[in-house]
Amino acid sequence: MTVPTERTLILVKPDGVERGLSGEILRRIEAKGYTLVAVELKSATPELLEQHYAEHVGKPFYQPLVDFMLSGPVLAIVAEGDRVIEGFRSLAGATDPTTAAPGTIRGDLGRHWPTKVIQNLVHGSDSEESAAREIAIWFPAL
Ligand code: IDP
Ligand code: MG
Repeated sequence: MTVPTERTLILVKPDGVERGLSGEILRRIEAKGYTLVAVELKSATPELLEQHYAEHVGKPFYQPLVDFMLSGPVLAIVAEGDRVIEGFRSLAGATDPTTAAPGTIRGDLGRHWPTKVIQNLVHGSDSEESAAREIAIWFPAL
């Protein structure tokens, strides 16, 4: 019996889209061997972000995070592959781009900016439960 392969929700955040890094980030996902299931440029809304970032509502960086995510379009991606949730988190690197390991998206392409929110180019689901929830938020048709 084949084990169903895993899916994750990836976002190229507004800083990544604005800097023209969407292609480079897609390239890294594909080069790793993951399959692109859906790719769409979207504009977030406060309601959608409240669902997406439910775990962060009420934290000091929540409103700056929402404002940042509304500052421009995001590229929403569903990628598929064995252990892709963990694998993309590994490709993305640590949350803080200054200390994210070289070789990762955040480590190679990100840096600190003097803003209230950490701008770090990408989002990736952190568990199977989050992935299912986030895919339903961004791609209800899937
Ligand atoms: P992750 O994106 O690496 O999973 P989370 O802790 O889930 O990190 O935080 C979500 C996003 O909120 C981060 O990617 C970053 O953009 C922002 N963020 C997280 N922690 C802070 C903080 O302490 N100050 C400002 N922004 C933060
Ligand atoms: Mg997270």
